[in-house]
Amino acid sequence: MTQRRITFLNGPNANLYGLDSKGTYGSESFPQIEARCRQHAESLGVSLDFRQSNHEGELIDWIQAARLDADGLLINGAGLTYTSIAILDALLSFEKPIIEVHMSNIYKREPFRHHSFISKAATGIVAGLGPLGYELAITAMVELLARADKAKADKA
Ligand code: DHK
Repeated sequence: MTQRRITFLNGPNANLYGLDSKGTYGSESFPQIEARCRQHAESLGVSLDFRQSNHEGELIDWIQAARLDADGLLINGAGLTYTSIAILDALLSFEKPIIEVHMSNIYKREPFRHHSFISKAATGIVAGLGPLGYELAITAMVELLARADKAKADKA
């Protein structure tokens, strides 16, 4: 079996995690979170393409590229979660598992963060667990891919 490939995209301002004086997203910096995810993916034997952009179009280009390059997609759309039908449409074209991730519990926050356009395309959601949620989402994706492989093998 070839190594599974996972893409993890992060939206606007995620690069500032850990730098906010209110501590909304904890104290871990974005590079630290990225390093943690890379280590975790390596320990699970999957390859991880981890990216962040402040630009909607760039995120859409990466989602489209993932259609060819990735077996599963994880996305924290950050502020674009609540506004971007274009990101939703790109995600709907990705016909493999998608996990939506948020550092914070968005349902505990302002009402404008309570409706995610991304959720319609997501297989599942992880929110409110900080950087741990990033690792759990990677674990969940690996498990979803393994189960899909097993179901295919059982059918053959
Ligand atoms: C990250 C952001 O940047 C916010 O815009 C979202 C999300 C929440 C998070 O919890 O990861 O509202």
